[in-house]
Amino acid sequence: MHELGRLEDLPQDYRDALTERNLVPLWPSLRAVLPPHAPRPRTQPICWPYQDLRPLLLQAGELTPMEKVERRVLVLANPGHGLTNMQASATMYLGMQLLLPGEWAPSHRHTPNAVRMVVEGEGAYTTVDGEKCPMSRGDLILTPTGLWHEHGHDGTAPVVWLDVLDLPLIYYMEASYVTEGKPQPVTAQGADAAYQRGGVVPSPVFVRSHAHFPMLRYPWADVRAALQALDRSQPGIAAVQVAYINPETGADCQKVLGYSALMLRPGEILALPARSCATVYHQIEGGARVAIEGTAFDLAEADTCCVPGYTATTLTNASATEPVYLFTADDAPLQKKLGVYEVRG
Ligand code: 1HN
Repeated sequence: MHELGRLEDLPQDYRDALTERNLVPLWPSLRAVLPPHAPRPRTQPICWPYQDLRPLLLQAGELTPMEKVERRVLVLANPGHGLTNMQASATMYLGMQLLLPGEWAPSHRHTPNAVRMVVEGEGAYTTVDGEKCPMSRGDLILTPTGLWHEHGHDGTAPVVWLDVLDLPLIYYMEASYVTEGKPQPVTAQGADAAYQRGGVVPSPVFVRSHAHFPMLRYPWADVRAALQALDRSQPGIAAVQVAYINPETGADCQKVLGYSALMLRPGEILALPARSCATVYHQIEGGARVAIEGTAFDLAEADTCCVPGYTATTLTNASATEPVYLFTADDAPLQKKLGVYEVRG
């Protein structure tokens, strides 16, 4: 691919004339926006060990009362995107949120989609669109675009969860805003039980739900059991992995980001091909090694890391006796809708 003309090759008076009229020549920047063969991602491979951030998050609880924070969060920022831009990747926002016993994070709704993966503690809940969703380690709770949500805590110890949002994308689109609300009356609890068995869905008098988000809470106990059942029933399967879906349609549970849970069998080494989407790994149980060319992260429980797109990744369970469990988030659903999703090799 041959070199194109540079800005400096142009006479200064011509450049000034362009600038005055808000015009820019394409050719000096063409290779930067269309690099050959593969993108040059700003997203860096980064790991955020939980034991490093936990004391700082608890300290935020001492330093700042809820009234002053609304949501008490430390953002997991990728330095490749600039620490102040709240980006783990081009499309994904990650944050660790702390709620102390008796605290309440007020009701609001916004255009970005969120999920929370519960990291530690018992007794907190998120109320989403009137459904009270209890939070236990490993539970995934959706707070999709436009739905009211608030967090409360009836327990006795700090509760921490990982927030994943498509905020960077929605913000980039100039479509990000919030509406504040009043405490929601609780109208439902345990609605996820209606979708506990794969293959059947509620159909009262043969009418199926058309709700965009029929399932808001995915209890870890059920997802873990599904992984174990998959391993038992299909021992030769390439990866013991399940996707978080809309149980009415089988589609990804949200439109922009996709979520899955993965079990690595004892001693398993899982080589994943390079995919165009960026991927986040969060360790739910045990310890896995996430290795890419030139870098490896040894995840301990509750650690979170990010791998840029177009990067082959090898996951290893170092234990010869115990399975390990990971939660993943990626922007494959968005890329598939846009027609740019690729698997290489
Ligand atoms: C949000 O609504 C929550 O509801 C957490 O807990 C983090 C980060 C950016 C924008 C909205 C929450 C958020 C957020």
